[in-house]
Amino acid sequence: MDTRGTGVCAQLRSRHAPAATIRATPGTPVLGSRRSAVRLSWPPILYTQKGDTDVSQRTLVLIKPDAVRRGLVGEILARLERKGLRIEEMRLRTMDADLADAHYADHVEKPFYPPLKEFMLSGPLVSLIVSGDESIPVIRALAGATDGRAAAPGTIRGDLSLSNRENLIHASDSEESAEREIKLWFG
Ligand code: FUP
Repeated sequence: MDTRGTGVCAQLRSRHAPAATIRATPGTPVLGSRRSAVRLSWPPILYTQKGDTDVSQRTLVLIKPDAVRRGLVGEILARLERKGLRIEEMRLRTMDADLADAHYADHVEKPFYPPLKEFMLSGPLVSLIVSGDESIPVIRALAGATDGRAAAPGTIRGDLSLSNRENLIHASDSEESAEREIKLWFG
C-alpha cells in the first residue's frame, strides 16, 4: 500500500523541499511530518486583489487620535480592506514629542504645527503598514483632501471630518516618505 497518500498534505509534501531547508518559526502552523514540513502563510491570505500594473507599494497609515476617540477605527480599516489593500502591521500607541517632530519634519516651523502636535499627542492612535497595488496614491485618494470640509464626499475625510486638523488619517505621500515613515514608526 502507498502510505504517502493522495490528499492535499501529500501533494504539498511532494512539491516542497525537505524540512532541512525550511524552518518553521515558533507559533507558525506547519503542515506535514517532521521530515517534510511546509510553512503556511499566517495569517492566511484568503483574498488579495492583484492590480493591473501590479506595482505593489508599502505605505504608512496613521488612524489619528480623533478617529480612535470617535470609534471610527473599524470604519477606516474596513474602507482600506474593502478596497483590497493588505494590512501588514498594526499597532495602537501614543505618539511622543520626538516622534511627532520627526514625522512632521516638513511642518515643524509652520504656524499650525504647535496645535497639530498637541492634537497628535492627545491620545492613542493606530499605526499601520499597508500594502497593495499602487497603495500610496490609492490611499491618498481614499483619504481625500486635507481639509475635511473641502474633501470630496465618498472619501474618509469628506464623509467623516469637518476639520483641517482633526482629519482622521495620515497616509504617506510618496515612496520616499513611505520608506522614511515606515522606518520611523516600525524601525
Ligand atoms: P495631508 O498630506 O493631507 O495629510 O496634509 P499635509 O501633509 O499638508 O498636512 C499634515 C497635517 O497637518 C494635516 F493632516 C493636518 C495638519 N494641518 C493643519 O493642522 N493645518 C493646516 O493648515 C494644514 C495641515
